[in-house]
Amino acid sequence: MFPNLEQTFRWYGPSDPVTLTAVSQTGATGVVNALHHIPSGEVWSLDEIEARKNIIQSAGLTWSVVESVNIHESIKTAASERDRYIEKYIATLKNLHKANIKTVCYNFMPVLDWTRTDIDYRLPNGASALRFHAPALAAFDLYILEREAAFSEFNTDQQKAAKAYLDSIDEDAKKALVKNVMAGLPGTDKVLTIDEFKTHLEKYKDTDAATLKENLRYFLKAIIPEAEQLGIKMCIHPDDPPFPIFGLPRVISTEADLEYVVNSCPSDSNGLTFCTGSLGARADNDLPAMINRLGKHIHFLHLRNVQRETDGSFYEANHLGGSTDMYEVMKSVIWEQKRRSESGREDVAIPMRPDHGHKLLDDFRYNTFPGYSAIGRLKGLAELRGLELGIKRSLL
Ligand code: DNO
Repeated sequence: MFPNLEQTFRWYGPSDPVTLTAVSQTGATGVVNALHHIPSGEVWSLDEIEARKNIIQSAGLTWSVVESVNIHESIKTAASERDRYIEKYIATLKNLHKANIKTVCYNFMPVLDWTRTDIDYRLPNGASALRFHAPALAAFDLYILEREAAFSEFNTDQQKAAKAYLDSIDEDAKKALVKNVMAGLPGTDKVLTIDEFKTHLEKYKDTDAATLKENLRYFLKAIIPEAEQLGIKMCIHPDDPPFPIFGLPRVISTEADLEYVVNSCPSDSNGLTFCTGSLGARADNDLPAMINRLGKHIHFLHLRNVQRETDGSFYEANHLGGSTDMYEVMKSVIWEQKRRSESGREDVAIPMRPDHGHKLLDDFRYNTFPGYSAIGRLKGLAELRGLELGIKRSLL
């Protein structure tokens, strides 16, 4: 029988309230980590990488995946300094290679990484979940950011819903909305101001989806040959949410987008992070079928579920609940592993992590990064590994 998926857990570094001891008690053996203190675009030195790796190893764990080495904005907008930042990116990959870290996740989302409007959405049982509430985002865009073009992008009903939402919340809730949306980057407490955000948006005025895709291809053509030589597997993370927001283009949201990535520079080093939570927010993404077709390019799995609502909103559901059929997803993953094993590929134990978790029980005592509670994610991981075992034992 071929090996199971590699169970990993995201850890935000020494200041993460979820300690490495806690990580190892979840049963995960791999850690997903990044050097969040190094500004986006700057080189990660070998010393810094080794120091972090030693901390992880001293806890009996392995640094399995880097999530993420972020892409400097100049690369996404093709600004004049992009080649310099690509060189720096390659220097970081070389140092990761020296430290024997071989899987690197990244994303190509303009300005903001993932976006939620509510980071404490209460489910009927009191658990706290993350939610993307479409009227709240529209309210922010139309009436707080006051982006002119937004008035032609949202239809009348959406504008009405946005206004009604805005009128229904008090000043504190409004402040929380701004903070949630502007807290763009994982692993930092940095919240953009509205003015900073506007400056960033301005830089994208000449970058539509076609241009952003071209800029992605340019980046891939430059780094993938290097990654290949180093034996590093790059894996792009999809957009979250998987549709344009704030008039910014989003180009990694559908199966066609993922195909574009792998075809732009065909290589074993040019792969995917298959995030069921991000991709699952679109009803037209058939996740098990996508895994069947694109499986060989998957180097990293984020397993999470969202419950889609009727108006483009969604909230994060239990890992085995929600709109995505996790049983079918897992089955497709196991078939992919079987194919890999039969064709002699070495990467059968694809790293997977329970992506996000609710806040449950004692999680409320800790100020963890949104979505990165200990118990909620442990519950997700436990369910996922049970699902994997059950399917595998009954299928094979
Ligand atoms: C959120 C994450 C994203 C992801 C990056 C990958 O929890 O899934 O922040 O790490 O977009 O580059």
